[in-house]
Amino acid sequence: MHVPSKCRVCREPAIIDLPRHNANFCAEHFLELCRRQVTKAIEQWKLLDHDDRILVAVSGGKDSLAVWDLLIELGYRADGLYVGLGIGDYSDVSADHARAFARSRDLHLIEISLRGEYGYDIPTAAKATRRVPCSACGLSKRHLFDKAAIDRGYTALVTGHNLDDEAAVLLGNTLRWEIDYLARQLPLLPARDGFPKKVKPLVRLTERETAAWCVVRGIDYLVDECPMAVGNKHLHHKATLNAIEAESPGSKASFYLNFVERMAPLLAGRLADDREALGTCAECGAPTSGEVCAFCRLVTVASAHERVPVELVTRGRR
Ligand code: Q46
Ligand code: ZN
Ligand code: ZN
Repeated sequence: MHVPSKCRVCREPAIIDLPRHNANFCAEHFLELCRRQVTKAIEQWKLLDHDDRILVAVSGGKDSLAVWDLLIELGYRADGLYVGLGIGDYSDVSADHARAFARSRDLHLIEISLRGEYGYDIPTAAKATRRVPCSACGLSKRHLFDKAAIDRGYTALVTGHNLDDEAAVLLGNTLRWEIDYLARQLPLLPARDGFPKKVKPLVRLTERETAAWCVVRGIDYLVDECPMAVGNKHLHHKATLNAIEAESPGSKASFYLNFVERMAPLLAGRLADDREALGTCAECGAPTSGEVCAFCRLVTVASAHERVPVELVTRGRR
């Protein structure tokens, strides 16, 4: 990548060019810009208070480690939660990155193993349910993150979703006019019966920026993509948005940020309708509209299924 000339702020040599800001930055002023964008998101949408006890969903990838690092730097109290998905080497290596980061900063990392505590892993769950792995995986992670936050008294659950993630999901939901999903696609979902407050502080930063944050800060993150992301439509939507962004820098940010500002308020009624009273799961006590929640049903099916060797479903990856 050709990085032209000088930092916009100090005129020292630049380390990164950011076309959407029409500027280049040195390491110090790039970090400053990232802190400013996260602070702006937190203030603009009242995402977090300094009193919050924060639980960060940590995968070992760039976004979750960057958001944890940024929140600590900005003076918040935040622990991490890592869920072991049992996706072969990928999970082993991602756990190593999460642990190494926590150790390096003396932070508390909670670990939950799907296989150890619930008797299944994601490859087996995908086979047992005959659905794409991301479906069982997303359901498992959502349930376990929510449960850990509620059970352990955290007041906010933070995820590392960045601008590229949110814009790609927004594009997918818009292409299908998924109104109920659109209504929920916000940087803040307040707590409600049985669910913690859910917060996405990185939505003003692109994935290139979160990766650069980690590189400049010396954070060793897992670069490999999950080998089970087969058929994940978000990747296609990200590529489409990148093509638009290359032609017209700033499009991605205006697509998502203007949605939040102008469109989401018009959908607020749908969000309220969605909030009909929920019952509690007969098995685990989590909020659900049925008798037994989707996670408990998944555990029953997946833990009874014969374990699937990871190699079979990861296209020959080691
Ligand atoms: S870990 Fe799980 Fe992702 Fe892998 S199986 Fe899909 S959802 S792609 S963030
Ligand atoms: Zn500078
Ligand atoms: Zn349940």
